[in-house]
Amino acid sequence: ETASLNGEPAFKRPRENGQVESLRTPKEPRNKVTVVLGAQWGDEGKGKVVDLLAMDADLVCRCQGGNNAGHTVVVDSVEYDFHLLPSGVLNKTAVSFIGNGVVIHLPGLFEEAEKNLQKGKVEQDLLYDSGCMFCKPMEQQRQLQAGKNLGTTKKGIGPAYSSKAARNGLRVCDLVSDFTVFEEKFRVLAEHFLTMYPNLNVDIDNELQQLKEYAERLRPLVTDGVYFMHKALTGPSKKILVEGANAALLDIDFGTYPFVTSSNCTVGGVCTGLGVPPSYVGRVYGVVKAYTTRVGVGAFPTEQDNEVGNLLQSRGREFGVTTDRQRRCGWLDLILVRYAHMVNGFTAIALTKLDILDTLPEIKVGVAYSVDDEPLPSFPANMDVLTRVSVKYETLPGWCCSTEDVRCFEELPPQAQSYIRFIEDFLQVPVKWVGVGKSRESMIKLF
Ligand code: 2SA
Ligand code: GDP
Ligand code: MG
Repeated sequence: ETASLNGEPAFKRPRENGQVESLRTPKEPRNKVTVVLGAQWGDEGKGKVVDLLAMDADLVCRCQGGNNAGHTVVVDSVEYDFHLLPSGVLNKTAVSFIGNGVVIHLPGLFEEAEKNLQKGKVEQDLLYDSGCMFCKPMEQQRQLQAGKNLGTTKKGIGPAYSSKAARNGLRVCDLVSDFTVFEEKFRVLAEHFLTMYPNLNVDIDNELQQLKEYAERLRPLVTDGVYFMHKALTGPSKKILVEGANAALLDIDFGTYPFVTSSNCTVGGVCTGLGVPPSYVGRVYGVVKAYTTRVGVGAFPTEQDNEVGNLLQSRGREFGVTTDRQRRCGWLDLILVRYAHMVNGFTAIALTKLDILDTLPEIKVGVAYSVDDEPLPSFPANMDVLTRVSVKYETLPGWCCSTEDVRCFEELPPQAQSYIRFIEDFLQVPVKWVGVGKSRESMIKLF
């Protein structure tokens, strides 16, 4: 047999009887996953894109992050916000799956499930894997004591992933197993945090009581994630969607460290946070806002701390979905998006919030960085460098008319069409959708 995967020849194994056995090469992946990722600093509109794609999906997964995420979906004028649940949960026929890479705040999870239950969703369709759980108050204490503010959502994401890396974290698979063993682990972890933060206010017995109740509710929903995903990937034809939380520039490895979140929000997080082999990663859609926003602290080269920024902030209603913090706003930064593309390899782009630019007579786009008149070849890793970059802008004409009711590319004003083509030419990635409003219908499909 010469059948091969990616050109790898079949492996011939000599047998004791002198014959040669040809080991079957791996089959071509069957159900590849489609991934939706944020290409900037978050809040690009991933929730909306996932909701759109999830309408005919069989399985919608989260692979990283926690309830720091805030994903908005608007359907029939009803606004939903998701934090831990995948945004595809609105599709009643799809199963939602929260993978091992996600950190889970249990009260938050049940609160969110109940809120959406009232809106017509059943809890039974949710499955969870062995992700770490966490305790929220630790983060406030940690920040107070460390005297530094990273501008986080204060949801406990950092402490949860820290425990995971320190290997004293508590996992869902522990909670739903022998509770005596879990209790022991919980007490050790609580003591560890109390030693570090003596002012921490935790009633350990009360916490354990609550966790015991959660364990009962959670047990029927917990599954072996790797096996579950393996069956979904290799079984009968299925449409599988993965919803990334946060975004490329908030990635713990590739983002603007230390002003990042604690997980891999780029494509690698799909493999490690769900147990999906890389060969099963199919289309990777990057969600790009037509301008740039950032919540929290950290360098932001194209930030417009002026009338333009104020206009984008107010027209775009740029407030955090989880913390209600005002988002900082600026021009589209294509150096940054190209960097996100280098890491993620986008198949195509969903360009959102084009309508927010409707009133601007001129629109600028960041196309190159330099430091002390020296051009930089790409997005710098060093934050001191990033705070010092000068941005070279290309100025494009605005269209000064409403695009809100436009439903096909040809009907967009020529200047808006040129803006989209400029982005495609710069990135060398096609734009597949253009958002001109909050609703499902206001997503123009280009191909
Ligand atoms: P954390 O809480 O440890 O993950 O914070 C670390 C950094 O990551 C940023 N971050 C976010 N940025 C944009 N959107 C996020 N989700 C919410 C939203 C945020 C909100 O949808 O608006 O409501 O404030 C999100 N989550 C984390 C955070 O600002 C820190 O810079
Ligand atoms: P996510 O975290 O990437 O899912 O994005 P968020 O939900 O935090 O923020 C995006 C916001 O923009 C939400 O309020 C969406 O309803 C809204 N939105 C998404 N796409 C569009 C669009 O094309 N036009 C307008 N006007 N709003 C949009
Ligand atoms: Mg958000």
